[in-house]
Amino acid sequence: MHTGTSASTTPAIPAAATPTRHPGVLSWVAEMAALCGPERIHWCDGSATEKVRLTERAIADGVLLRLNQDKLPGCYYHRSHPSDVARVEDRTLICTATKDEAGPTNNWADPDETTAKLHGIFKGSMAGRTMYVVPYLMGPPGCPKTKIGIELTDSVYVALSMRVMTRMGAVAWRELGETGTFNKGLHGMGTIDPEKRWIAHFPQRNEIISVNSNYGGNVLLGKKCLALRLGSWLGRQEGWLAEHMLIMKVESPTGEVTFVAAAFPSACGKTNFAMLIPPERYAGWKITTVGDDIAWLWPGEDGRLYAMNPENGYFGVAPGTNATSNPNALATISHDTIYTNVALTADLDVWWEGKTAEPPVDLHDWLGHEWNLRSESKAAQPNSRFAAPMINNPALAPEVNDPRGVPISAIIFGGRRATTFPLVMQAFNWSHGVYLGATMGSETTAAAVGATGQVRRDPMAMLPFCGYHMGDYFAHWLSIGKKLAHPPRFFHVNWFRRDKANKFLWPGFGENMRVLEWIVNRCHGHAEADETALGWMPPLESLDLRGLTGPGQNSYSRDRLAEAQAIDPVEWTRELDLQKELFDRIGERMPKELYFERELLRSRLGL
Ligand code: OXD
Ligand code: MN
Repeated sequence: MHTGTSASTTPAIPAAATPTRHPGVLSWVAEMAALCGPERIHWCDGSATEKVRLTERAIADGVLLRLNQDKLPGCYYHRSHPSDVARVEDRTLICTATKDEAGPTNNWADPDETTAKLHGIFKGSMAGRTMYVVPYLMGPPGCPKTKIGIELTDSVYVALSMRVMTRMGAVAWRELGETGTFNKGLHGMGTIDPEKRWIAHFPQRNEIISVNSNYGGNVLLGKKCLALRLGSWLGRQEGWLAEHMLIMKVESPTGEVTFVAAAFPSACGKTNFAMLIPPERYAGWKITTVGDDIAWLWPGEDGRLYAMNPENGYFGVAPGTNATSNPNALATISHDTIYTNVALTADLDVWWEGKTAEPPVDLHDWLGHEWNLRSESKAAQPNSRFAAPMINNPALAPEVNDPRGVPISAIIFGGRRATTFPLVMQAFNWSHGVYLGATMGSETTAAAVGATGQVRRDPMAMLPFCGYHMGDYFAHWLSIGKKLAHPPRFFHVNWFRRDKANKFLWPGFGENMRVLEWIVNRCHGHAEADETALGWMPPLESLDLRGLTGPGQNSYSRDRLAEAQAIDPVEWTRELDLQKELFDRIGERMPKELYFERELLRSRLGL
């Protein structure tokens, strides 16, 4: 069930019956159809009938497998090609007019040459297949910041997944009208040849071309390609920010509402944090999710920073999702979800490492082989995913559809760091906050192809997603701060610091509420802080540790918290050297403010 071809006999819809009369859309679709040579064109309307029809077709073609409908109603299963399981950063191109615009951290390629090369790959590549015309919105209808995209794809899996991940179909045709601006996305599975796999972005043409992959992050073009890479470019032109951030709504027992945005690198628990359920001790606190992966932020007329989640679903990493780490995610993916590359039980239920303590018997791994605890590889591909509609989330914030967005009070940056970074600290001001984001680092994970476990600098968790020069990007962040009379506060967290015995110093998951409480209270001026070399930190007695256990089921001690918050000069000397490597790599366009912030930190540390 890797790629599959369409078996439909639907004839090409004559132009008169197209759901749009937008001349730019009609001519582009005609041009791309002439290039790719599909047997038929399907103009998506996003209706329930269409979903049934496309699902049946995908099942008939072996692209989807119907899962156990008693256990997982409306759920389907897909296996991608074994060579096509993650984003391919080394084959992701930013094709700006000049190399300098893309900057030193992106793979640049000439736009005309790349278009000619990729069109060569597309030529006749959809023969005998269906080309789906998938119109979608990134953002709620009616929001002035919402963007419209149209993805042409020969993958029914992509068409169905886009229906989950975006507001897809008639709503997008309506918003587009006959004159609207839209992003052009062309996707083709080709032969899934990794050597000819390219994910190319053309910021000046507002265009994306993706070929020879059928893995989500490379092919659901609304997500990383439009909402982040081209979004960041558009944001710079238009005065807003496209960020790799979750958005959560925090309600305190007194009814105080705080919206928080947070950036962590891929697979560092953004979805878990966005769906956090406060522990028992926090009765009366309520957390609801606005978004789990992407935020678009802009200065509002009242001088506050507003944000919206452009997506409509969650494309989350399955391994590690369980009743402790994320009960809301488990509820979200219990129906109407597309699973990719997880393991399967004999009765067509799904499983992945960490779902339950013991694996079920009769398991088949993501490649379809029988699997048991003696098997050498994982049952679920480490980057196996679920695509679930956000409406399934029992803790969905109603503001997710508000075209006005939500005002952000706190921005949290975080990484997966075994050493150096404390559990939590607060920046002194906006430029210090931008510095904390710019110097983020994390140990690499399975979401992208490449080695795992090494620290890689990932400024604002945007290194793989910023569509232009990182130096200009930091300057843009600094300039946004100047437009805000009431800026949000910045924080940095690290849930992943370890002790000498290599044990996590902080329990994480729902217990992160204890840190979040301090963050939220800081935003409202209700919590104390000590000034340290790194920033403001909670006095050790001010974090609520009641009911928390440490190693060996003992109660969690203040000493352990002190270890989680410790500032080690040796580690910081190394850290500052590594930061310099990044700054120097970015080069001359690195804003001076960030060099100054680094120098100030060095002198505060006495190094
Ligand atoms: C994702 C990623 O899929 O960051 O969200 O890789
Ligand atoms: Mn992400």
